Amino acid sequence: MTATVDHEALAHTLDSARLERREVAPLTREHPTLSVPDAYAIQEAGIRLRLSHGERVVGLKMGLTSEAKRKQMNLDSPVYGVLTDRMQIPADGVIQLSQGVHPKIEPEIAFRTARELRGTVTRDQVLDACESVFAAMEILDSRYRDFKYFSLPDVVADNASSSLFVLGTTEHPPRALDLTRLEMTMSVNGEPAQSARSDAISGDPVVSVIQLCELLAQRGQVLPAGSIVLAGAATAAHMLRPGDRVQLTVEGLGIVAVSAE
Ligand code: OOG
Repeated sequence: MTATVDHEALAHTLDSARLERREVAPLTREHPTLSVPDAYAIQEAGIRLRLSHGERVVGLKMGLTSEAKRKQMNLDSPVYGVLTDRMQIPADGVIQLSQGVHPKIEPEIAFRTARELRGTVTRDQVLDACESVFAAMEILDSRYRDFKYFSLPDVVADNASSSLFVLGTTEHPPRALDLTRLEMTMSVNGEPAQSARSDAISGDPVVSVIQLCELLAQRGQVLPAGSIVLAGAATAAHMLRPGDRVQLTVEGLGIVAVSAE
């Protein structure tokens, strides 16, 4: 870690930008040597700020787990961020675009763990530890100017661009389906906007959970029981506009929808 970087101060910069719906310059502009461990320390400090405002951690999200997303953002390795209770919106809920900076939406698959997972885990261990799998969408909202990148440390420090998420209302046991072969279609105002098969996510969405456990272990952390895990987007993200109704259908997992106003 770079001794000259004040993690708490940079977390504060990003948190104020989020709360005041302002864009800021990527942190690496002023701190070109910012490392990925520095960035996770800034992310953690930012989450502590949110907890001090009464939020509760409910899970984690993986990002940049698909080729489509890595290409869209021009970044090349998976990252994680933290989800709090205030980020969850109900299925069929409304996203207030005025409360974000420049929100985008993307199609995902989510898991909920019933048991803790730590370190290097196998696919079977993940499937044993997860009680449910869901169709899900994530609403991203970078705090950086024009949602422009920025390097990996920038996105990690900004909690992997997380903003809101929505889970489908039907949950399934993860072994009930072949999670690598589910067709996913996200429509906007009734027109298909993005589609992919679920293996676009890490080759297998379960692999996202395996990678998450490895990344957490590098920071001396575990994936707690009862966590929601977003496995990462299967496709590029769609920029939300007022009046959009976005619906994701995942074969075997059902439908989840939200509207933007
Ligand atoms: C980074 C986060 C990407 C995903 O699912 O790939 C992400 C970004 O696109 O700003 O959450």
